[in-house]
Amino acid sequence: MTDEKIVQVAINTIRTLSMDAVQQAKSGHPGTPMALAPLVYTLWNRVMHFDPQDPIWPNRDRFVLSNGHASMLLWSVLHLTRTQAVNADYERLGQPAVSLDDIRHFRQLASKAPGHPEYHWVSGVETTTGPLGQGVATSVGMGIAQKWLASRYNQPGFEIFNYNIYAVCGDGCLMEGVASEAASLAGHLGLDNLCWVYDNNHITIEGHTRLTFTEDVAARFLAYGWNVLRVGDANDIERIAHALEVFHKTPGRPTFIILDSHIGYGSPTKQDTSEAHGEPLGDEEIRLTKRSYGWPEEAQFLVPDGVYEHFAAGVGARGAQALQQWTALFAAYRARYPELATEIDLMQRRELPAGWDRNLPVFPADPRGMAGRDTSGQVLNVLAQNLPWLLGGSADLGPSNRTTLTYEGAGAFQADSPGGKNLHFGIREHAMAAIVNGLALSKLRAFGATFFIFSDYARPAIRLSALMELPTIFIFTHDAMGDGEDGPTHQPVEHLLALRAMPGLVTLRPGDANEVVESYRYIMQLRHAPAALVLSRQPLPTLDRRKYAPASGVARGAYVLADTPGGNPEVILIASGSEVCLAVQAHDMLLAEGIRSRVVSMPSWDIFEHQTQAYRDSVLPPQVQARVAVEQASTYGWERYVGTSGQIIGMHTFGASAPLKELQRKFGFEPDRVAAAAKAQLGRT
Ligand SMILES: Cc1ncc(C[n+]2csc(CCOP(=O)(O)OP(=O)(O)O)c2C)c(N)n1
Ligand SMILES: [Mg+2]
Repeated sequence: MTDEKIVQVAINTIRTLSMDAVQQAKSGHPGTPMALAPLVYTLWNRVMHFDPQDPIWPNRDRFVLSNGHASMLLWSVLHLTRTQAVNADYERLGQPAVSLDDIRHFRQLASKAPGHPEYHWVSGVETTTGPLGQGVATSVGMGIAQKWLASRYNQPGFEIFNYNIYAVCGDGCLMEGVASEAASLAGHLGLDNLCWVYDNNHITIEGHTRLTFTEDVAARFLAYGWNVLRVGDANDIERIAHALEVFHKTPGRPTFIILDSHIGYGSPTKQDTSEAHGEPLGDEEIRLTKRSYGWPEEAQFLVPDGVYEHFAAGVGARGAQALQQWTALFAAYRARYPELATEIDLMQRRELPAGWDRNLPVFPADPRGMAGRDTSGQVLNVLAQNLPWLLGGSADLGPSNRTTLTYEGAGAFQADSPGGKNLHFGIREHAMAAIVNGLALSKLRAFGATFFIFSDYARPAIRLSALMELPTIFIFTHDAMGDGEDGPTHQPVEHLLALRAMPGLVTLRPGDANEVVESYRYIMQLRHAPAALVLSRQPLPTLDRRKYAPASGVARGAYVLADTPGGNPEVILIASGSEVCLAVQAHDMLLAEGIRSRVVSMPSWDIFEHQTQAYRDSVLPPQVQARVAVEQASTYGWERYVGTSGQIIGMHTFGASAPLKELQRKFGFEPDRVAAAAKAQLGRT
């Protein structure tokens, strides 16, 4: 076969595998893979530095399919490049990431070709996509990460990190707000390692984009400060290659390539229609489409002779050579900069360096106490010095969240200072969370912060963090009514419940300064789970740990903080965060009246649920049914711990605007009210 012929065959293999898989599954999205096969072919086989033998090589180019519904593009190319599978311990498994059999079982249980790209499920997937806009926003985090890694680790003559990030997106991604937030920041930061390719096909599910999307997208990206290019024919691989070359040669700006394409390319009746978006083409249409490609009409899941070899000679050979050179370079680097090389090793395995927890503070008893956010600020500043690759920031609330790293040399991440550890996300909570995901996918430990009430603005990306099992850290201050006068718009109510409902996310609401420290100690050791740390704005008394149980109990999610002498309680008070101290005050009142009470501090339901039944029963003995839970949040869900007969003191409204003390009175967060509830549980008044 001539070179030109085999290129066309390779492209048509991606197309026909996609059509066949969707048809077989009786669901999926054939049209966009058919249109974008030449793009994906060009990117992978002619441009990207990616070794299919080692899909987690740290300096590989990243490919993000933000229009995740076109997943068959990715499954086809991962299959045809014979990308190898790797497990969660970063071991190579000696099997393909995506086999032809997986493609035959597209969208079926256990197939490595699921409906949408799933990080952690399929090797070679750089980030989970499907919720439109997330992929491109996450790619900005990957761009920031590359810049930061290069700044810290590259040395004269040693370009250890010089990879690029390519993200493909469609109309849907660009309609989503999160993409705009992220593109604005990427333009500001001048991320010239980042290239988005926009599949400009004028089609979404409901029809032509003239229904909803008539803005000048090119002008928008120019205004963001991007380098905007256009390729008028998605089948012209020379033009695509040229545009990618221009990207490589354009410093100081991210690149945006508008690619005019035809959804369902080659399909005689469905090309350029929304029908090609999300339905199987049908057997007859597939035959006709294959005919238009000059493909054997009856063949299914066909990989013609020479196609695997063609990808092996392209991306395979280029990737192997790049990895080989890099490995030699890194060996010399290790000899010259052993400490930096060790950092890179540890980071890649998501391990912590020795001494990561040195100088963590311990706080003495103090009735005035400290605000959770203040303790957090102190701890973060210690940890960020112990762990070089811990970085992050806030969505313009750094001074309130106390997340600014203030020690000498911490610096701010900007275009001209890419080694800075303070990220300024601007008022872009959603993009912030997606960017934090991108940083974590690049193996950095990253945090993002805002007021707890605005966790809603970040939630879709936090959800992907949990789904991807990334060790991200979300710091939420102003956790309840502590922001009193700001009123109901700023008082979280259902937010704790919302986070607790998210599988895999570890939510922690510590009750005093030492619980904050222990929360961080727990969070830092997570390798495959995100954490949400929910902190108070106002000071909380620091409990006397000589009198009460040690704060290390945080690591078990809930623990007996204060008990009745003899440890045989008749009533249990359960609380988190600012209500822990309230429970302790009520407890003292009850003890004074001869009532055998126990206080359980419960900073984390999620962690507690993972303890043994025996431990859980030791904290909440099943025979003690008189229980009161107190938390400045929605009561919903606390029945799990107090039972149907227990009492829950919580919120049923959106709160009110007033000084905190008045709000505590109005909503019943006072010691005598808690004590009265406990007595009512015991049938006493
Ligand atoms: C946040 C989000 N909203 C809605 C959807 C459902 N959805 C999937 S694809 C799609 C249309 C996307 O249009 P476009 O990006 O132009 O893709 P094309 O049909 O051109 O491939 C929609 C609405 C989604 N996946 N994510
Ligand atoms: Mg479209």
